[in-house]
Amino acid sequence: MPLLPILRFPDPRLKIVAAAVENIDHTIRRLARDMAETMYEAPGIGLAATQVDVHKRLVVIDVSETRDQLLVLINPKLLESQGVQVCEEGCLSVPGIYDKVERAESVVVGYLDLDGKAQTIAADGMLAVCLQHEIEHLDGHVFVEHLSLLKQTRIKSKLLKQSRITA
Ligand code: K2U
Ligand code: ZN
Repeated sequence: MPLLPILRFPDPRLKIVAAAVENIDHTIRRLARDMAETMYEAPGIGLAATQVDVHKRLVVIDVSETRDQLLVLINPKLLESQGVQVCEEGCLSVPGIYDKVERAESVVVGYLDLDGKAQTIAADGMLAVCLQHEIEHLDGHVFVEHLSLLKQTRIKSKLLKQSRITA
């Protein structure tokens, strides 16, 4: 299964708003499989299709210690959010950058599973953070947008310099 290349901030394609998945066919199932493979290899605890330059509303998440509890969410939608928590976040599209972000403490997310069945998940802690982080990717946003403009400018120039060196 191919590992998929991950777009790096500030690639403008990370700003594209993903389209709803209309038909859960073999291409979506293969994409979910390849995204999961890419996420486990990175390693990460989540990955949105936007990050692999596929602009469809699909995310994969696994926050388990044992790395064997994969969640595939199609057309995920934040239905409820409650409370506030601050958590250190990273992003596979912003390598080497970690910073604190304020998010809802608990969420309820509605989505379709790979069988096309409507599901809801109630989450708190790191799973709630990851769900919000990934849904934000599908809406064309990266977590660094929660940081100060000064920090964003510094991160942009650091990553652009890195991409020139490795190009
Ligand atoms: O979207 C991504 O790039 C996935 C992030 C998921 C994440 C969301 C919120 C908070 C932390 C991570 C990657 O997994 S970043 C790598 C990582 C893994 C575990 C903990 C922190 C960062
Ligand atoms: Zn991310």
